[in-house]
Amino acid sequence: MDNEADVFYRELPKVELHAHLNGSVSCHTIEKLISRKPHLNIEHGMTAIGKGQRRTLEECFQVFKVIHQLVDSEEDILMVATDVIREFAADGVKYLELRSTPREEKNTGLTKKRYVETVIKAIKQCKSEGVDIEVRFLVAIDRRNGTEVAMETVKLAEEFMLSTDGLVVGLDLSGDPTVGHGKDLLPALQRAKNCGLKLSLHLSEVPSQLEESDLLLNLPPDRIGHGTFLHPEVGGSQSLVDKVVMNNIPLELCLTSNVKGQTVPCYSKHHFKYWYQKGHPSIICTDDKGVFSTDLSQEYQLAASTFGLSREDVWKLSLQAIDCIFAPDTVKQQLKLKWAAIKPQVF
Ligand code: 6MZ
Repeated sequence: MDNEADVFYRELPKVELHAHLNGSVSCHTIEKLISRKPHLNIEHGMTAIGKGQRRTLEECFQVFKVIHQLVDSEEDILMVATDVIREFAADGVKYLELRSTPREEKNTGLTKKRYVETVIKAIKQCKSEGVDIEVRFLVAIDRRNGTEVAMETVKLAEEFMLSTDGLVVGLDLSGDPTVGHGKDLLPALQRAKNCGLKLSLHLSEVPSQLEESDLLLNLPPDRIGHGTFLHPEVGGSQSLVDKVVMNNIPLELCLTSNVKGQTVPCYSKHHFKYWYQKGHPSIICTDDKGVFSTDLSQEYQLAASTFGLSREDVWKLSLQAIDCIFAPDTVKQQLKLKWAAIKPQVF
């Protein structure tokens, strides 16, 4: 049974801006996928990192490979995306930006185009069912796949941005941060920016990326994923911080993901503290709620208990996240009205 504090966080209206589709697959959905593909011999322990467990970032990336084996057809993607959207809604998320890397799968005939169409179909299906959540999609570039694929992905995103009534709003750059270099992806990212796609880039998720972060910050991106090693206290630099602050670029911060993936030693040392104390736009996110066995309510609760935030502070955090969404001002205004209507019930 939930205690009173848990209820507060669950009922708190929330905005989720950093959620990778295949990292967000719940245990329940994994079970359904496993029963569809018993021949793969995949077990639960291979798709999620439980309470108290940690992995290296490299091991986390192995987990995504296992999940990708389970999710390889249009049918799978439709189920995964509708389940993930419904689960976020059940957790009190009122606005969600999902991101995912379009994949082609020869075995099932899946193409990258069908991949994106299927995610869009799931978003529309949830909307028509009356699920209480606004959803937008960011097409993701996996940095591992290099310059050409990055450019193809931007073209695909551009096409969908123009044809989906505003459901595709931007581009994500993600994937194993130890592979490839951002400079090779600059032309693709620049093109995306020029055609009106918003950019959310994973930056400085690992320590060795200072030069790359400096380069990519010149675009500048519209939001930063993680930004774990940007500030001087962890080996970053003041000039990187200055660029982030000067351009007022919000950070998407994922506490459990960073602690379980061992890029941050413990919750109290999470860089949320540095940016929040600066008064810089800091958005609490889940990253991969399935893989890291968490949800957004838990992440808010963790931030509050670790950094001594009051309920008023937590409310402000969730409200301020609205200003960082990629959907237009009309959506921001609707969300703010929603927050105002819910506030008396939560406090
Ligand atoms: C970087 C990550 C990530 O795209 O198949 N992804 N990239 N850092 C992280 N921190 C843990 N977590 C997830 O979802 C899975 C993909 O998202 C990216 C990786 O490219 C991963 O393969 P999709 O829906």
